[in-house]
Amino acid sequence: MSLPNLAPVPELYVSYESAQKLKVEAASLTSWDLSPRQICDLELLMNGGFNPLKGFLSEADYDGVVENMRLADGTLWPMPITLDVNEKFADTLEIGQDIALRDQEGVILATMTVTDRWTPNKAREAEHVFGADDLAHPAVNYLHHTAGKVYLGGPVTGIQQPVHYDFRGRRDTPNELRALFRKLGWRRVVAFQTRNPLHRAHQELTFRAAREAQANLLIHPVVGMTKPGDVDHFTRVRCYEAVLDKYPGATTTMSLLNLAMRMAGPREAVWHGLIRKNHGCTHFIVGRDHAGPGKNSAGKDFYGPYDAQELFKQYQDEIGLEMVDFKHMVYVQEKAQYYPISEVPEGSTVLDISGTELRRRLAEGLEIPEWFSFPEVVRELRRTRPPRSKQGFTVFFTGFSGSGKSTIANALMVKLMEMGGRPVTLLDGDLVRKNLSSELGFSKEHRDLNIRRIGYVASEITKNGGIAICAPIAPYAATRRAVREDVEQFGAFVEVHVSTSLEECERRDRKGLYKLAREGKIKEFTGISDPYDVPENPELRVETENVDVDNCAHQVILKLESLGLIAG
Ligand code: PPS
Repeated sequence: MSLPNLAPVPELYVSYESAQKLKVEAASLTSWDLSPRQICDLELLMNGGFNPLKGFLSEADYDGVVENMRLADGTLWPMPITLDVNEKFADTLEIGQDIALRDQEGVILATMTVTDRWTPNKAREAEHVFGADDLAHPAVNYLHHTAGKVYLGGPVTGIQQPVHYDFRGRRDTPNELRALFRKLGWRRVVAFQTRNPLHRAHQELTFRAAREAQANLLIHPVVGMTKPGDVDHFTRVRCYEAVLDKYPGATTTMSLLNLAMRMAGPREAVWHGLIRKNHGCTHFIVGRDHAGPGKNSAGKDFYGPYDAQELFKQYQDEIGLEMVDFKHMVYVQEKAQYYPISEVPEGSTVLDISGTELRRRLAEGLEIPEWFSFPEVVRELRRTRPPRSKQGFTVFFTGFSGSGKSTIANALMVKLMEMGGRPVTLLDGDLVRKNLSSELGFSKEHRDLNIRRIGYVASEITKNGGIAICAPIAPYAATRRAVREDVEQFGAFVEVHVSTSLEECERRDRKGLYKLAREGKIKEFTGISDPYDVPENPELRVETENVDVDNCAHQVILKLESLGLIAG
């Protein structure tokens, strides 16, 4: 491998003076408010992290990338970097028009000349890029449920970098890293990509990888968007800083990468390689199941464990980066040190703690041994991931009007308050409609808005360590799923289906609404003239016929205990 060319990579920014002028001109352009993922993509487009891309992909480039990982001119590029927008916005545009790209506070970051506008075949994109059109894949789910219907393509002119207030000193553009390597005389640099906290085994394997490649080491964690459910980047960076001290001085550095990962396994590995090449690295560690998305909807892995390594190897020369194999390190008790699993001395006792086991120990407040991780790292993780019995959570009741949701929710609230320890908030359907959603009716759109608002409040309560009890009808499965995702970023989501039959609810008709609905005096009434998707896999289903309220609430308490959310 030749020595690295550490000359600057091309950026898409204009000079400071031009940017000031352009900013004023751009203020009168039609503008698009970028999503968090688009902001990440734009940052790496502008700073050269996605070199040779000059903007969001054109349709021809997109087709090439989707079909065979190549831009229209044949250059290797495995990931579609597209500006997805809604149809309403797309319809207002003319081809050739300049638009302003704004961050979430409205700051103009760039302009883009729209050269292409098309409606992509998302199923094809999912099949080719992610390997299956399966919503269990986080990027496929994003593609179908979050990304807009229309894609825009065209060159970007950079005005300013997205603003970051956190860890500013740890964020480097490709050119800043190149300059640093030049200054330090680092000719060979092995990059380690990560979205997880590092423990002793990672420290051992990265140090070994660097030694084998006779290179310096760049810990290059992703702090943009990772897999839903990952440890937040604030905590991770504090952990990485602690681990950084464990490497021999001047061998290793760390820089944060504002990348929005797609969890696309093999293609993602190639993409990560190209990005690291742009950041001036010469080697890249690719491990087992690199950027793996987890299980598909049939419970199987999306990709084979070594698919990423194989694809990377195949394109290594074109990427211009050498792959370093990631060794699975285990702790050998008798030797009190780490070994690659293939080099363990015969007859010795091997210790290992899997990611799942670590999460269990953290969740249950159990011991995490010193041989496994550094005390500073464990302390940080315990601070952000207290045991489940001290975390916030949400209980989400769903069921027909009059099914008994509110009554059980009230009883549950009182029982939890009697136990004490965490603040409890009841977001009852009627209460929410009075205080949060008073302008909304019962169309699908309005019900969705109502439930998303409840989900937002519940996720904030959960994040801050409280208990949210929600009791709306929430008739649509897709909306309940979205709320689950919002909440599960911060704590447990316990769905309770109050499964009282429609006949029974109508027989009770506590508020006289069913009668009015039958007479057509109330429109779009759930169960009568509007659908209700019965939850397929709720954490709990409670029957209310012939069971008193106290017993129903007690069933929920038992469930919460079995999930470890309240101490037994
Ligand atoms: S939803 O679908 O989740 O947004 O509904 P929710 O906010 O829980 O509000 C349901 C309560 O509103 C009353 N109500 C109706 N329900 C269903 N369909 C229609 N068209 C309707 N119009 C009014 C009804 O009293 C519900 O109260 P609960 O507490 O569920 O009995």
